[in-house]
Amino acid sequence: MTEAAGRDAGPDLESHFEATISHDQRIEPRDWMPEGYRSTLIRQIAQHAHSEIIGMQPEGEWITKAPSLRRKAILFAKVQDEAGHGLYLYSAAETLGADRADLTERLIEGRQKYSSIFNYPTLSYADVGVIGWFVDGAAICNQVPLCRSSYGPYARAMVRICKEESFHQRQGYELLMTMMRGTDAQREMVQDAVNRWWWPSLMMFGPPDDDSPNSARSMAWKIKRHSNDELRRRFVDMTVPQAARLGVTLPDPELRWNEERGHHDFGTPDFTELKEVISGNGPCNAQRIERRRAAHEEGAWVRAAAGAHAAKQAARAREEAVA
Ligand code: FAQ
Repeated sequence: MTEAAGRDAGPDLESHFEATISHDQRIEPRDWMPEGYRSTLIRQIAQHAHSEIIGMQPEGEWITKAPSLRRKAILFAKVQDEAGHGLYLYSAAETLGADRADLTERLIEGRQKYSSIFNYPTLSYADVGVIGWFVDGAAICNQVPLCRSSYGPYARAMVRICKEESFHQRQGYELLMTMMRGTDAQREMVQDAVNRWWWPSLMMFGPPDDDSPNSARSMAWKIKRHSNDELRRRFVDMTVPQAARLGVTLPDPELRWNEERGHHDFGTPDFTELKEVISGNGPCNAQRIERRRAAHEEGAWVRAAAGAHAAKQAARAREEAVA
């Protein structure tokens, strides 16, 4: 816990916090903040960080099976970027007094969540393209507004992450464009991947607004800037013309342009499925967590070596300071 959090609130600190939020200024780690604000941020940022790290797995499986050296290099770089995003986000959580090792333990023990989307299998190389297009596209819709989140370190991490996610989305779309110019079998692979990933991508935005227990508080604190349904709607509006240009059909018979509203009407995702996946019962939950646990255990010697090296450096610096 930081020094600022340890202090009693008092009317001055509390009103300073409220004024900072209402003037759209940033709360920084040194500032006093209500415990609920801190814990909400740790919850969301940790889940977000875990999502980036677990999110390396579905696409990572295809690095060794990429169809060309060029595609392998692109995919390698993308998966590496996700690792970087996880690290920025764990660092942002640490500015709130969280401990990264503890967050990892919580993930592995199932006490913290990660995005539902990464519990679905990647069955063909077209899935790599569709993840870039849909999943990174949904991530951008959700995260661009988070660049204006009220907590400084989170908002700043988002700026760089969003730039990289935009690149990821384009590489996914470019991959799919290439496949659509290929054979009938390739076009079928793309359509099949679109059919499987569309609804889970809409679920990424979370439960509907009337069943979202955290939204009201998070929006009042300007951690979240838009509701789950609003962002889901934006994603649909953004993606429909892209699908038309690509030449694929989005698997929703209710999807149509609503002239009056100036937005698309669309069907309701299966929120029972979302609940199941969030509760650990999705197709790949067990596999994802088991892989994360194994990677963590296999990395123990690296953490021990880095710790020993840092201790040696610190001891040397102390000796030099005394000499
Ligand atoms: N999956 O009250 P709300 C990416 C949980 S990064 C799992 O609406 P909130 C990059 C929610 O946490 C993708 N759990 O919650 C990439 C809450 O749980 P709790 C991750 C979900 O926080 C691309 C409960 O349900 N992005 O894709 C989900 O106000 C390609 C009630 O929900 C972020 O994390 C879900 N889909 O709104 C990587 C963005 N939805 O703790 C690799 C930041 C909800 O109360 C490859 N996060 N839950 O028990 C957010 O914007 C928000 O946290 C929401 C949820 C919108 C996800």
